[in-house]
Amino acid sequence: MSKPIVGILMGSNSDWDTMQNAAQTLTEFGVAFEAKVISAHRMPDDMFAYAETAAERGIKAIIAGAGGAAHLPGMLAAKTIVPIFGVPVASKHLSGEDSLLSIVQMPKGIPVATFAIGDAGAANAALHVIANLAVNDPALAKKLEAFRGAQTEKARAMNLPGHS
Ligand code: RP5
Repeated sequence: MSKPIVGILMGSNSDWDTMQNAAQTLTEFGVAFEAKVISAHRMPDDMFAYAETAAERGIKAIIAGAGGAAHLPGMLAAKTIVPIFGVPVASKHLSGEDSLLSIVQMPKGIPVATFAIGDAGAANAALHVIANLAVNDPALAKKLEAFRGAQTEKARAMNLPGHS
């Protein structure tokens, strides 16, 4: 197993259903990652320790998902210069609008790249990490081009009932 270069963190194992979309995408592209539950509110010391040691361990990007008062991505960003990709997980009571606003409204100077609520956001966070890594990795860039091409072909082949 190669050394992880991407961290996928989430506030609870209840976030995994959403965050596994990021894991599947990285797996598909052959990008080595680690996935962990690290809760900002319930494990603050672990969160800081992860952020403080990520760069020296070779982590180049962190995809962080959380729901509700979703402080994990922002607080990781506060403690490391490794780029943070935030995924708002759909919450029980406010359907993830709370998660989205918690993650996206960062103060100037501490950025979190914020994605859509839910599965698409998790998959796109991984694709965005891949696009960033591909800048210095021609083989990965080729895979990303092929993925985009396949998507285009799939859309072109779509038919509507009675409208060929
Ligand atoms: C957040 O609270 C987690 O990210 C999760 O989305 C939400 C609910 O957590 P559980 O009560 O399911 O552990 O911290």
